[in-house]
Amino acid sequence: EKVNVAVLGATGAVGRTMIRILQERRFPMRSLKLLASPHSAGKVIDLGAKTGIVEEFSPAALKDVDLVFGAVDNDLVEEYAPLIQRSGALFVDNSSAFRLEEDVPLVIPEINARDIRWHHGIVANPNCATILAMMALSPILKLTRVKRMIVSTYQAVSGAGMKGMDELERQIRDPSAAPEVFPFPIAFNVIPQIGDFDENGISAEEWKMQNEGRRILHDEALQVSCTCVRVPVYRCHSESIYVETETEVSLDAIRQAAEECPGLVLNEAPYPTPKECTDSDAVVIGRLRRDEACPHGLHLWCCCDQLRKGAATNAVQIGEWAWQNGLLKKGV
Ligand code: 11C
Repeated sequence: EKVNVAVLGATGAVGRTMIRILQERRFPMRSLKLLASPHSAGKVIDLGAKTGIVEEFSPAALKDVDLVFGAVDNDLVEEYAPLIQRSGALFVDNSSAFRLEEDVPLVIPEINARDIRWHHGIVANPNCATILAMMALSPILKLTRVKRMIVSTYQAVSGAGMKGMDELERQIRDPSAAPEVFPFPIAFNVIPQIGDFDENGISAEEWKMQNEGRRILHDEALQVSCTCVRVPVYRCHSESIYVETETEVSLDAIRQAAEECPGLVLNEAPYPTPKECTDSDAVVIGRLRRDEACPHGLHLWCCCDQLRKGAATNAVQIGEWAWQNGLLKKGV
């Protein structure tokens, strides 16, 4: 049976990408509603063959909707989520509002799709930098446990939405243009801060990376340290990842395991860059190498279009899995 779908936050960078991916993957939609806050209601969205008008979110707008993809900020999500749950539709939410709630599965379908089975109306989509790291480690995780990971991220401006891309473009044209979205000028620069710092100097994005990986892997003992950095790239996050594994694994075993990991591509000729990974769903890894100082230490580099697999594609895959397994319309 086909599904009545709504995209909440249809005018933003992730919302627009969700619409595109629903169409590209031929999601079995009976209808598609475009929802947003009152601020964006009435806007016209290009749907390819036709256009759609954005409606203001309301309980009435959810009538008959089976599945809501959310791409709005936490403050709106906290207001709207109870209403979505009451409607009985499954809410696949890309915000960070529920990612650490015990009764909300946090899912990357290639890794822990089965967690979708115990949802209570909400399934959380992980942070884009977390999705990239977990996908990149998936061949290693097939072979052994990862005890520790140390990550440095190189995150595209579209992680901050359309306004992030606009700010980079504005500052490339006029390097003296004042920053509004990022704490410092981003054009021709690199900023080692994503989100606010806590009293110990750890940023909000760095906390997401630490907390979310443990939940996805169901491994409370996983040690995660990271430095999250914004770079002047429009789309596609990259990460340098160092892992310490529980047992020694060979690079060849990892290369072989990578072939069996859906959604993952190994590129050692010579390595992936964010530019070539833009507008693709693949998470691409490369520069796989041993840590010469530690037999259980491995380094790798990875890239992925974080608007696609890091956000919209992952959410649509969750919706597909829920639909295929009869898990829509559970409600609270
Ligand atoms: C960024 N990773 O690049 C952030 C955007 O919790 O989903 C996504 C924030 C989130 O700025």
